[in-house]
Amino acid sequence: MIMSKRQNIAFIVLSLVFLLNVNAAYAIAPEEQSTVELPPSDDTYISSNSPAQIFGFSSRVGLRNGSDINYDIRTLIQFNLSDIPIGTQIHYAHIYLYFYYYNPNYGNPAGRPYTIYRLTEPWNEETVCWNNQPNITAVVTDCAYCPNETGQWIDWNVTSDVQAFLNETFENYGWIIADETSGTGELPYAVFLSKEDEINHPYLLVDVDINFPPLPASNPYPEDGHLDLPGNTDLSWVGNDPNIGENLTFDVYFGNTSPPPLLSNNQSAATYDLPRLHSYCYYYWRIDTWDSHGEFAEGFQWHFRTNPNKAPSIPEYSSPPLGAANVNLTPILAWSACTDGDGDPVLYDVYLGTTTPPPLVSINQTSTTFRSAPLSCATKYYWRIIAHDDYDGYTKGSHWFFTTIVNHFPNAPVISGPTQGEIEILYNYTAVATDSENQSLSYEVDWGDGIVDPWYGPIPSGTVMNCSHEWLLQGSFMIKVRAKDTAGAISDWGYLTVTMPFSYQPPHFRLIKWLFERFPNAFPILRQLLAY
Ligand SMILES: [Ca+2]
Ligand SMILES: [Ca+2]
Ligand SMILES: [Ca+2]
Ligand SMILES: [Ca+2]
Repeated sequence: MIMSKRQNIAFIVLSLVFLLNVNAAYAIAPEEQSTVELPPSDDTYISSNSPAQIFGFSSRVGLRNGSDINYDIRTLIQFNLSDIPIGTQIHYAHIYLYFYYYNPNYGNPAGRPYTIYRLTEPWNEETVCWNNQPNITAVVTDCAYCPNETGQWIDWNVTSDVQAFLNETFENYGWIIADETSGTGELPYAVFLSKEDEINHPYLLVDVDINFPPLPASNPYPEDGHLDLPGNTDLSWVGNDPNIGENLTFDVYFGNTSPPPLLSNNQSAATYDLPRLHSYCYYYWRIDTWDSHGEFAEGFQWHFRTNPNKAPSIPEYSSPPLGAANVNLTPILAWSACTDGDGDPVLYDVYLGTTTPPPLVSINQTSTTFRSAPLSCATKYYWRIIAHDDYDGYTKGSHWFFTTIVNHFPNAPVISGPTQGEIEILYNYTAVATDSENQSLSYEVDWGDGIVDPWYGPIPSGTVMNCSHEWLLQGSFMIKVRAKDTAGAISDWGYLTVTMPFSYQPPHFRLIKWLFERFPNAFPILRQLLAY
């Protein structure tokens, strides 16, 4: 912010004024404009056709010129201005009404002028009727025209009247609105909403340099006195302040004691996410509202009661079917997801084994499937699912059972690789076997020279196993490989014979070779003997 010296001083002075007054009612800096929206204290309509009838309780008000048929309808409205100090200077004040309906049989009232007059005598909506209607001033305050369509707002400028009330020039008895355009026969009848309508009720919009304190929070959820709430309930409410666009903050008091303790303060959200509540318990809560000028409104104390906790629905199993036979040794147990009447998350415990009741094998899982560790062959297994919520509710599924397959041995491995070789050289071999139950296989290799490689695996059935060996002695050796499935069934041996033939390697061969090369024509007999 760039300011001249004079502006700077003015700013400091204004800031000081603001700071000194921050705790006093209606204390905001004079150039801060604020718009307030005031609800009517009384509103009603009066009808010349029912001159003694009182309509103050109705959620409708209306306007009609019925002078030709003795069916005049007029609207009376007034607002409590006592929160605005006497003498306050206002910028403007308008009355707003929501155009709700017209009877098409009487014609469309669009564009009809409606005049508003200041009243000069007291009245209230519980007693006023056509016969005792209050007197009015002779001068029209303002005229507004009926909107072209329903669902729109119409407003009258009443700035001069409101300023006169605040200046105590006139007493505030509100206004009367009338359709003064006469005609013959049935004339259009416009219907507006009254203060008895919760949403689109009339209001007086006043632009004034005043902060109003907030009003108590309203529209609580859960509703006050509600006795049937799930444990995962959260709070919400509506903050209220006559100043439009006011930034409100809230203090949340909540607990199972009355009065409830403070749970959260200075939050701007009009909601609060509660932790899981106890079942069948009374809770009390209150929302205090603060506006941005440090004014506050204590809320009403509300209460509600939670439900007894509902357990999840019964687990319904889908696989393996009840009593299934020949079930593979790593079956997947499956069931459909359970629902919880409180909307709680549902967790599952899995029980599986050869005894009844079966032992626990998985706890607190969210998945609705469970893959078993390898089971024994030809064995009867029992299983059950227990569904539980994150509170104290649980539901047991029934006991189901199945029987596992009768296991078969893998076939004897087929060995491939060289069948002849020389000692002290590493040779590679492969072995492969398959299992009729498609179980994974481990392999054991006996190299025929007293060396046995330990079990290797398991690897999937039909997958080649690589191995290598180096023989240190000449001779013929029988390589043997056997396979074992995951249920422990061991195949017959597979065989392959490998020969390490005798080969003469004379002593001091390197010396002799050197001699032969150094003296190419010497030692003919020795050369012949050694085939060199
Ligand atoms: Ca009323
Ligand atoms: Ca305020
Ligand atoms: Ca529950
Ligand atoms: Ca097998």
